[in-house]
Amino acid sequence: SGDGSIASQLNYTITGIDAGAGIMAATEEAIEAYGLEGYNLQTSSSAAMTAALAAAYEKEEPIVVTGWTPHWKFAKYDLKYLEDPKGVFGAAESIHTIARVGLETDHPSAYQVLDNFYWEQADMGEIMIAINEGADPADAAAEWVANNQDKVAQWTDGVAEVNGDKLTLVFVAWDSEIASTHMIGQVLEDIGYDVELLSLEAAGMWTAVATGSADALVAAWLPGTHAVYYEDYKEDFVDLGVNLEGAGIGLVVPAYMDITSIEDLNN
Ligand code: PBE
Repeated sequence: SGDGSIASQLNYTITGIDAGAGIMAATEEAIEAYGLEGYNLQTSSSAAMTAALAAAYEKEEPIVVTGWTPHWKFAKYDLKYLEDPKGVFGAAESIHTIARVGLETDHPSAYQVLDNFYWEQADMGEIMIAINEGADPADAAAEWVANNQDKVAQWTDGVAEVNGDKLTLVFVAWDSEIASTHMIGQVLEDIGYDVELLSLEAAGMWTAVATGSADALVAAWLPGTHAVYYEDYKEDFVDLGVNLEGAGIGLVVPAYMDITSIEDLNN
């Protein structure tokens, strides 16, 4: 049914993820900026979004999703970001590590490792792809840690081991953050911490560290995607800086779709 337009082929739907994700707010802004008010941004989850993408891709059907880099979907499928001439989704950004106030005094070893933590997109990609191929996240993270002791050694160099001190890391179940959080959790376990990984909504993740109920997160997308959360709490946490560079968000479609820009969604 429909009139054959791009919008009708897409059932006037942009397939989104969890409501608290920064990319959802950015997409609402894009809907306004590009006059896409006829579209419905569907709230779901990372897992439901990638399932919808897989189903559409298999049948070469049109679909537009809220997408981000790094993400395994670009290795698995031939996809493209829609051009964003109005710059709503911002330029490349970085993922930061954020600690609670007082972590340095209470758990200096963990603080030091978290402060040292820095890796490349290909590193995160290895874990994400292993998980996508069916590995348990903890197993995929442990395997990466075992195979990359040279990198881990740079983060743990000179750091004193501990004896079962409890730590809580918070994250959101985004594929990229499932990978990074399990990895750094494993590194902290290996120097003696008893690490709990707690999956929350985006706002809850930031609140937990800002109120001190959790120790740290490695999932802060800045300066754009998590700007609202960052501004809300900026007096109440310690920004340990970048752990990964070259991240980005946008609207993503399969390469077989004959459109190149967000503006084309109006056609
Ligand atoms: N993401 C992945 C998140 C940050 C990490 C792009 C889906 C977001 O808040 O949009």
